[in-house]
Amino acid sequence: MAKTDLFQSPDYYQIDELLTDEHKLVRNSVREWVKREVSPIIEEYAQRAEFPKHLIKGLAEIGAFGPYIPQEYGGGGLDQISYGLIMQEIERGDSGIRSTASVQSSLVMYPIYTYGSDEQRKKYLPKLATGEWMGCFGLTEPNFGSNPGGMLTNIKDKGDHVVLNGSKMWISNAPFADIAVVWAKDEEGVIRGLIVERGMKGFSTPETHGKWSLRASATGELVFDNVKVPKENILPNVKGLKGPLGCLNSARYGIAWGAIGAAMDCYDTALRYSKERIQFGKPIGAFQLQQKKLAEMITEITKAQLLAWRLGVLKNENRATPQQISMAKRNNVNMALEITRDARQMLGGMGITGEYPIMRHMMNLESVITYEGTHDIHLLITGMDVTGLNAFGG
Ligand code: TGC
Ligand code: FAD
Repeated sequence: MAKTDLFQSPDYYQIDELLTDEHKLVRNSVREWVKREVSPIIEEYAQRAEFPKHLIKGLAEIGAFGPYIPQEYGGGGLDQISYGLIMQEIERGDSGIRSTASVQSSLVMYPIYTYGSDEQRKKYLPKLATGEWMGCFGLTEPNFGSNPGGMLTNIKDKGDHVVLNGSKMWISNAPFADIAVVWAKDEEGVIRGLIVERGMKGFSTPETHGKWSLRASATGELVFDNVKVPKENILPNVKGLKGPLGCLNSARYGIAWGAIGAAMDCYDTALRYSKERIQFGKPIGAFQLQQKKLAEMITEITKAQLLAWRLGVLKNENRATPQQISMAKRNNVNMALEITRDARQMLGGMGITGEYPIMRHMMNLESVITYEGTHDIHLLITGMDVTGLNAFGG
């Protein structure tokens, strides 16, 4: 049964006044698209554990693929706050759909734009912007997640091409991606980025099944068995772990905004329910314990909105540090997850059903708090920044 989306966005501190007309236009058009295209169908796709592939065209049309990539390469030419708002609105619909947009923009288009040759930019970026080609990003391996520098995937120089061997795990969009931006070590142990295309012999993308989280997002492995990759597919302008980590800065920034969307949806749902649900002769919103939950939710959402907005200003000025981005990703995702838990309780038994979006957001956020650097890894990044001491080990 198609669902009616009654979402009303909370803005307790008039943060809209900090946005330009362009920001609000972008935000509102994505919000309308999510109400029209995502909300009515997302629950059924999540229940079936299927990615709604038909949304790709619409995501491209609303500018969700490469919003901040220059227009000459097919991107939106927008600023970082617009990018954040797009991620916020899409994740208000579902974290899995936002994942698809994040990966395409920040983990595929960004590295090709930033580290690629002009030929690579011209060949790939316009088709990625329209969604004609979809991409994925292969960094994590079965034995190297938080510590990607240990990766075993490798390339060997064979003259005009390299031979790629190894495997990547937990890769969003892998099962349907046309290209993969893959990170692998060369014979000197230096990490390089390569564009691997579907159809290259020895390259396969088995799907990961059985997830209780991000069920409307397709996740898979990347398996490379003596894949011949032409040297022109190597990203020429970066070497070392800073290559993939640089992409993560952009994706983590988008997640810091995205998580606010999921939190706002749960808060809005719980607030409405609290006024309609009568127990002991009163709406449950009249009870102090329920008001405490709502008051804390709106406080945390407001703090997260301010953090994201300020980070966006710094990012627009190229002044945001990776450590500031870690703080916002960690804080905002954790904030959203805690709100889902309180909101779900406020709906009682109804909170566990697919009639409401809360449980789906909650399960999704268990992935979001793990990928792009776990909650604890981001804490250690902050800890190292303020003390100057490395607690990662090694
Ligand atoms: P470390 O020695 O600290 O650094 C190695 C080199 O990288 C530089 N660097 C960065 N550069 C840019 N941005 C950053 N955020 C950077 N962090 C570090 C650093 O300066 C150094 O450069 P150089 O020139 O000296 O070589 O590296 P480490 O091996 O000690 O690891 C540090 C650590 C743990 C913080 C890092 O590896 C980490 O962030 N781990 C978490 C892994 C992670 O986030 N994986 C994400 C996989 S992709 C994903 O999850 C996509 S989900 C997408 C979706 O569906 O939305
Ligand atoms: P581990 O690194 O094994 O960590 C296990 C636990 O140990 C965690 O709690 C961690 O915080 C803790 N830990 C690790 N090291 C330390 C330390 N030094 N000190 C204290 N605690 C520590 N990756 C990609 O490359 N591309 C993708 O598109 C992608 N999409 C994903 C989609 C989903 C749905 C999921 C779940 C993951 C995805 N990932 C992707 C992988 C994701 O980035 C990793 O899962 C994440 O980085 C953590 O790695 P791990 O799962 O191997 O956990």
